Formats: sequence, structure tokens, C-alpha cells
Amino acid sequence: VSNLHRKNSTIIVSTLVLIILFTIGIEQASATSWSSTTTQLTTYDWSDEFPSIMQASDGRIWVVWSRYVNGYNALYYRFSSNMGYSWSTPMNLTKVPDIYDNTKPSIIQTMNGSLWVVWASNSPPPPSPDFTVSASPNSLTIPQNSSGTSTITVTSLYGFNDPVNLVVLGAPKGVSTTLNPVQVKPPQNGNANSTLTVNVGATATPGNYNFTVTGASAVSPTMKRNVSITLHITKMGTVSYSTRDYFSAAESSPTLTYDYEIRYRTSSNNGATWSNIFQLTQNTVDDLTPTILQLRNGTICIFYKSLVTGSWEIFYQYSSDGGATWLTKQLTNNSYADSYPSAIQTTNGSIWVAWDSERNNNTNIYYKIYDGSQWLSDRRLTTSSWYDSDPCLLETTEGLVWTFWTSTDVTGSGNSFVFYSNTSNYGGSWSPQTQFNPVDANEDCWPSAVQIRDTSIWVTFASSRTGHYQIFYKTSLVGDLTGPENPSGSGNYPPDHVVDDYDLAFMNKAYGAKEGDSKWSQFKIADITGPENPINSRRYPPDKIVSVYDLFALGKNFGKS
Ligand SMILES: [Ca+2]
Ligand SMILES: [Ca+2]
Ligand SMILES: [Ca+2]
Ligand SMILES: [Ca+2]
Repeated sequence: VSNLHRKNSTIIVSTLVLIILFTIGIEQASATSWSSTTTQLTTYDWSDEFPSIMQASDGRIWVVWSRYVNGYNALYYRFSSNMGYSWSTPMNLTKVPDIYDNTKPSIIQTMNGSLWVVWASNSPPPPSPDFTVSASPNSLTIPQNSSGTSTITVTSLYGFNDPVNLVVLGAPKGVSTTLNPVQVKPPQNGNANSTLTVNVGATATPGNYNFTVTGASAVSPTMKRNVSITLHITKMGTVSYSTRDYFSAAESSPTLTYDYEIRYRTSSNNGATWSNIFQLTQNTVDDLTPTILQLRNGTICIFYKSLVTGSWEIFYQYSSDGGATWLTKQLTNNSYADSYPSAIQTTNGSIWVAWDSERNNNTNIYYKIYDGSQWLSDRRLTTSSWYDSDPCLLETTEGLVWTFWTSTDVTGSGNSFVFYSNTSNYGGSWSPQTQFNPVDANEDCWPSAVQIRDTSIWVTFASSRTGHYQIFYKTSLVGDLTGPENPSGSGNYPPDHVVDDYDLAFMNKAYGAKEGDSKWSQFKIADITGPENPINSRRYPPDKIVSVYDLFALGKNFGKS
């Protein structure tokens, strides 16, 4: 900011000259004005979903999301180095195409500069170790008083590593068999053979028979696989022969199931290269909707939902050694479906988690706070009969805690909208729940919000307004503090979605005012920003005085809508 200030000193002086020209009295303004422009970030023939937005220390704004490719979702990202003027081409963060689904990413930059992306990946565990038994040939024609042989092959699958005991079952009367050896131990994923010799006695009755060679694990004897062998006994003096016309190996049938796990990967060079993929969960049920947060003490926390208890609950894992070791805690414990956590640490040190919970046949946004020693009880944020889900928490520099979420009109149109509400007293009271986008007949959902360095709020979300889900974003306008009286005669001068002379005049009246001055409450709204505080935090919160910092923020956006 200091560099920018030097560069733009001319602009600021010009602004000061301008603002003394205006002395329009304005009594009211609201804190946040949203741009009337919504920008489409992706154009893709199929679905783009679950965006997550973040500004890195170098100023880049990152958006990562999941994209439907060839039957599965893969993670993609773009970044902008110039405040959204242009964006990098979409780059994939997971394999494309993949055979597994990768969805719901969440991105942060940690204090050491690394990028972390966490997501849910459907990666069923490999099938359990198994083996097959086959015979070659598996059809023997042997005259009375003769013998024949077949090679029995035991094949290890999926790392099977047990000895296998072989036995012949069901040989007809007058027939004796030997297996050499009777126990084999195939190398992992390899084969081992035993020779089956079939001796047909002189008294055996000519005809067609079947018998089996059964293998049983010497470690788990109930684990048995077998192969069926056909035996044709002919009259003494005819010719022995064998056939290989078909091959009947016992089929092992591993069951592939859906089992999402939480995974993450990191980059220590601004995304030029990415680490291996690490996996946080390992179980046979779904783990989904992760979100990542770094606390100011360096601890990395990943919140997600899991079915491990049989009911959807919010869990979190945390690591204080950069991901080398993780501890797991359970945050909710009830019979309701708890989903889609979002977490922040507020400037007073508390940790907030918001999520959606289906209670009493209605899904609403809940949140709870860790006050430094314990998690306080659940608090309910939304109460409407609509389906409220997918919350995103954000604390802005003036100390507001925001929640953005998806609200679906399940009792009417079925459409989804992004809503928000904020609190200036850490949840003591919340502002009215406000719809973020104009009403339309499409679905807007999965909001993700960030406040960037110029104090504007950027909200990205998915919308079906183009016919299928794409990623969009909309920002707040820094400096749009007020506008003309609206409605006429009302005495209200709400922001008019453009940074204009009304704002300059308003700033002029407030210039130099600080908290405690007699005019302070009237002009507090003009305190947009201030010097970096704390130093090296990359945050420029309002500083309780209307100063050159505020003029700069306003001047930068002058005339923009
Ligand atoms: Ca799992
Ligand atoms: Ca639950
Ligand atoms: Ca304005
Ligand atoms: Ca200020």
C-alpha cells in the first residue's frame, strides 16, 4: 500500500481537490455495496462446481473448483495477478481423466507461503487379498488302468501372501489322485503350480465325471477357491487325451464401492509444482465436504463430514507440524445429518465453524465457537423453511463476521439463491438475511468469500444461469458509501453501486474525523481502511480515522460500478 500511495499521490491530491468541491449533506449509508456486475469465471460444456477463493500474499487471487470430465469430477484452478482483469487458463490439480471422483476443494495459503488444497476423493480401498485356482487342462480323457496329469495353478491377487493347501474332492469310485506338492505359496500377485495326477483303476466305470481341486488358505482355512475338472473314463485300451477347450478358473469378485476420503496436496512455489497427494482419512464410509484453515499459531485444521459413526457428523483433523502428524476430533454428535463445514479464526482468537444441519425435517445453518478452552454449544443462524446449506464464513477487517450460504426454495420454485448475514458483535445479533443476487430462475449455490487487500469482498459461487453450472463471482465496491436520495423524499442516501461524487462529498465531510469526535458516529462509515495492521499481516483494517488511506481506497474505484 505504501508503494501504491507514493505512486498515486497525484491521484490523491486530485481527489482532495475534487472533494472540497462537494458539500452535499448525507446522513445514511450502509457498509457494503455490491457491484452490479457478475463476472463469469468459467465457460465449459459440462458442470463446474464447488468454487473456493483465496488471495495469496503476492496478491494473486486463486479460485479452485471441481469440473465434470468424462464421468468424474476433477479439480481445476485459475488465478489472477491483476485483481480479476485477466485470469490464467484453467489448470488441473488432479488427474484428467481420472477413474475416481475429486470434488469440493478448499484452498488456503499458509503463513510460510505454501498453498494447500484439500478435497474429497472417491478412492475405494483396494480389494482385499485373494487367489484363484485353475487347471490346465481341465478336461481329461483317461482309459481304465491308465493315468493323466493336469497342472494346477494358484494365482495370488491383490497381494495375497498365504500358503494354499490343495485337495481333490469328488473323484469317482476307482479313481485315485495325487497332488505334488499339496501346498503351494505363490509369490504376491504371482503363480505357483502343483501337478495333479489322476490314476484311473481297472475297475472304474467308464463315463463322464466332474471333480474339483480346492485350495484353502493355510492362514484362513475358510477362504477357499476351487476349479472343476471334467474326467472322461473310457474303456481299457483306448487313448488318453486332454483338452483345453475352456478354462474355468474360480472367479474372485472384489466389490468396488463408493468410499470418499479426504485428500490434500500442497505447493511451495505458487503452484508451479504440486506435492504428492496425501490422504487424511482411511475407512470404508464416505468422508466429504472438507474445508481448511490455518490458525495463527500455525496449526492447520481440516474440517469435514464423515459417516464413521453411522450418522453424518462434523470432524476435524489438525496438525501442528505442517502435516507430518494429524489428530482427529469429532465436533458434532447427534442423530441429524451435519454437513459442509466452513471455519475461520476471528481476530479475537476464537475459532468459528458454520455448517448445515438437518434437524426437525428442515436444514438450517448452525455455527459454534471455540473460545480458547472449549467448544460452546451449537447456535442456529437460519430459521426459514427453505433449505439452507453450504455456509461460508468470513471475517472482514472492520470486525464483521459474515456467513454466506445457499438457500433453496423447497416449498416453492425449487430455485437456489446465495444469501448472507453478518454480525458485528460476534453472534450477539445478526443482520437481516439478505439475498446476494437478483432473483432469477436459476440456481446460485456454494458461495465462497474472501476479503482482499483493498478491503473489497469477493464472492464466488456456481450458477446454472448458462444452462449448466459454471463459476461466477461478484465483488463489493470499495468506496461506494452513498448516493442520491433514494427513494426521493425518504431522507435515505443508500449506496448506488458506483463510486461517484456523492461518495467524495461524504468522504470530504468526514475527512480527519476520528472515533470520539462529535461527528464520529455520523461519519464512521467513511472509515474504509487504514495502514497495514498488524505489520506484515497483509491486512489494512479501518483505523478509526478517515484519512488518506480511505481517500486512496475510494479514489482507486472512482467512477466504477
Ligand atoms: Ca472414507
Ligand atoms: Ca449428526
Ligand atoms: Ca456512490
Ligand atoms: Ca481509515
